Amino acid sequence: MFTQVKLPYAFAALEPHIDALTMETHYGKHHASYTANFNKAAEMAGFQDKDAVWILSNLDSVSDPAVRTALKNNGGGYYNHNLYFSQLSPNPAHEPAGQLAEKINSTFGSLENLKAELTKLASGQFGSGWAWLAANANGDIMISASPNQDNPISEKTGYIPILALDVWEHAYYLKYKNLRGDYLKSLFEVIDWNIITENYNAIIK
Ligand code: MN3
Repeated sequence: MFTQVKLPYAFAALEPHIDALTMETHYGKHHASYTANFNKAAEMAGFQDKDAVWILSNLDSVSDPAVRTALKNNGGGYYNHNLYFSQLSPNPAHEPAGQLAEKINSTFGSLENLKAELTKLASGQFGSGWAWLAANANGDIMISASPNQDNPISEKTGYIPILALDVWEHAYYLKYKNLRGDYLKSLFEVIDWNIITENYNAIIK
């Protein structure tokens, strides 16, 4: 049974960057519904005992196209939001540490440059979707964007996302209306780089 990550902060704790009503709706309605629908689809596919990364890596093995689509959309929605909500904090570290910090500098020049490149991808994602910082087992990192609830796992890139920028309008419209750029700037204020560093360390071998 797939369950939503427990939030270690209150819905209002990320104010003024992310407002309480958006958090409550996003987590309590959108994420809850992806999770419930993922559980139903996983059961239909006989995947109740698999983990989400395995399921998103093995969508091709599902013969029923409706079940495959339900797994991709709701499994992605479940997984992507668990990553999104768990990386946020009212008291975030603003810089990565250790190997990830070194890797960001060698790959992107600086953290500021990485954030600028990532913001460009997230701003340019047409319609609903996500932008990612992702890593592979060798410790390489890359940035990318995905439509809908796709991610670097369902896209078979060989990378696992370690930072998630949700650019569906439901993530920002109540407070920021059409100003996706303002939302992204605020979102970075509550992204905890200690957690991104932990996510990276958990992936590298
Ligand atoms: Mn969302």
